[in-house]
This record gives sequence, C-alpha cells and structure tokens, in this order.
Amino acid sequence: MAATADQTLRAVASDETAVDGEGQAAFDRIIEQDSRIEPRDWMPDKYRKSLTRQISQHAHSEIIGMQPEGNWITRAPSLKRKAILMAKVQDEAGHGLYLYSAAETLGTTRDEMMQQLIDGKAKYSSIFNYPARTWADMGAIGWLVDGAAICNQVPLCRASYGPYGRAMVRICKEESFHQRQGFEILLELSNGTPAQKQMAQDAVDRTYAPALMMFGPPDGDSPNSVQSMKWNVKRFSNDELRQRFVDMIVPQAEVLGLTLPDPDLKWNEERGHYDFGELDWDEFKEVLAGRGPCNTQRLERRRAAHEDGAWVREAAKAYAARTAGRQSTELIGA
Ligand code: BYC
Repeated sequence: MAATADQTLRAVASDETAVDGEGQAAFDRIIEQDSRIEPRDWMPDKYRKSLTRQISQHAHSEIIGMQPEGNWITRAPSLKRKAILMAKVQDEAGHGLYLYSAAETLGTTRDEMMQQLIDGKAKYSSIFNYPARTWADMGAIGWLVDGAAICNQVPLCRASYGPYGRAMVRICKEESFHQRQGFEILLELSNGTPAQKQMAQDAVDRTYAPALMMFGPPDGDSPNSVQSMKWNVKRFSNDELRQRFVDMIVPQAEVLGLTLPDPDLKWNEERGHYDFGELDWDEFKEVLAGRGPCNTQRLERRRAAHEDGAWVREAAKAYAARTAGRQSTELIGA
C-alpha cells in the first residue's frame, strides 16, 4: 500500500540521518498542514527551546499555584468545602506532572526544571505571587484565575506539539470544574450576610487585575507571540485572549451580584466587545522581577517542600533499582 503524504513527511521528520534542510522542510509542511509535531520528529532548536520554556513555566505555575489554596485547606468552612478544595489542589499537582512529562519529551529532565525553579531562575505565573487573604479568595481564584486559565488554555489543546496539546485536553476539563466551584463559592457568599458579600467583593477587587495580567504583556511588548503563533503553539495573541476573558466575565459578575473594579469597563457597540481600563504594567514587571508581594515566600515554601521530599525521591529510586535488579534476575532465570 502506498504511504500517505503525511506518513512520508513524518518519516522524513523522524529520520535521524535527515540533513537539517530536509528536516526543516518536513517540519514546515507539518506546521503548514496544521498537523502535529511528535517528540521523535525533527524540529528546529528554537521551537524546542521555546516550547520547553513555555511548558516548564506552565508546569511551575501549577506547582506554585497549589500554595495560595493549599494554605486554606485547614481553614475551609465545612468538611465538604475542605474535600473539594483538597481535590482541586491535588488536580493542580497532577497538571504539573503531566506538563513536566510533556516538557521532558523535549530533552530537559524534570530534575533540571525543578532545580531551575528552586534556584529562582524560572518564571511561573505572576498571579501566584499575590496572597489569598480570606476564604472568599478561594472563590475568586476559582472563578477568575481558573477562568483565565481556561480562556488561555483551551486554544492550547490545538498546540502543534503533540504531548503538550494532549496534556492540555485533560487539564482543561479539570479547570472547568475548578472554575465552577469558585463561582459557586462566590455565589453563596454574595447571597449570604452583608459581611460575607463584602468579603466576596473584596476578593474580586484584589484578584481582577492580576487575573487579567495572566494573559501576559500587551501584544506590542510580547517578544514570543509572533513566532509562537507562526508555529501554531499560540493560536491567539495575549490581548485577544484578555478581551475574550473580559467579555466572558462581565455577564457572570452580574449573575453573582458583584462588581468588577474597573470604572472604564463598558460595552462598546461598535467593537462588539467590552472596553476596559489600562492595567498597571509596572506592577506586572515588578512581580516578574521577583518583587511581588509573595515571591520570596512562594519560593522558600517550594524549596522547603523539595528538601522535605528528598527521602521520598531516594526511596523511590532505591525501590526502582531493587525491582530492576529482581526483574533482570527473573529474566536470566527464565
Ligand atoms: N506571569 O512574550 P510573552 C494556572 C513572561 S497556571 C509570569 O507574551 P509568551 C493555574 C513570558 O513567559 C497559569 N510570566 O510570552 C494553576 C515571557 O518570559 P520569557 C499559567 C509571564 O510565552 C494553578 C515574557 O513574560 N498558564 O492557570 O508568548 C491553579 C514575555 O511574554 C506572564 C500558562 O502558563 C505572567 N502572567 O506568553 C489555578 C499557560 N506573562 O520566557 C490555575 C501557557 C508573560 O521570555 N503559557 N510572562 O523569559 C502561555 O500561554 C504563555 O506562555 C503566556 C505568555 C500567555 C503566559
């Protein structure tokens, strides 16, 4: 049976003896056809590096992102809320693991990535450098932070790199549950006592702008976007996704009976979108430079957790070595 064009392309892309020119041509065709690059395919170094950068930062965000919520597990207001929050934080650990695995297929080990994080050399989402002050922050994080995550990540399910796109499918399903649980926490508080409603409003006031910054700098200041879109990794620009998010949350805020803290927020009939005010990009740069309200605390906590977990890694390694020894003895014996 004759090979299909796709099989031929992939054979060239995966052929380790292919000279760079042939590999590049096969890679370009796969991207042009909006098909997927797989780990053993030839890919340009810049593609590999940029994906490793984005996926590892994303993995770190999930792992650091466990902290603001993990902090509230012992103080959840009921057993049911505690169980839900524990499940959510556990999901985030799982997301981190899928993403580290996807990044490992590009040739950097999880140990290397983790070392970069605890050495303070890796980025993770700015949002997790803000404190979670009250129980209502669990609602605001779920509704706004996971909501922003979904807006940003649903298009990543179609990212050209296979392992990343496939990891994102599962992650997005879980994020959508996370967003609904946050919305429901806020809805209940908003319909509670005046003090509870105020607590929900304060949490939204604190989280709104940092959540909008999760989409990254404005398009004009985003050095990676253009190339990333050419490679079909990003499908929309930072500003496009930010707009989509604002359009999505305005009617949801109305249902919640809460206001969004932006006096410039209004419907623009001509554009068919909500206009919104300028964000404080100096604050964003400060947070990225390690000078946000919780950067130091988050990294210290991560380092301590890494050190506390050393015995688990050692035990797992010793067990793996022992089982490997047993398996080879069994094989020889067979
Ligand atoms: N925070 O050229 P740009 C979650 C960096 S996890 C920190 O636009 P790009 C969740 C950017 O990395 C949320 N850094 O970059 C978890 C770049 O730095 P380098 C995380 C930021 O990659 C637990 C530089 O600024 N989501 O949702 O084209 C609980 C220039 O930016 C930020 C992901 O990681 C930021 N906000 O676009 C609940 C999704 N923004 O590497 C929820 C996957 C930008 O050049 N990632 N930077 O030194 C992406 O979609 C893209 O990487 C971004 C940035 C949209 C974030």
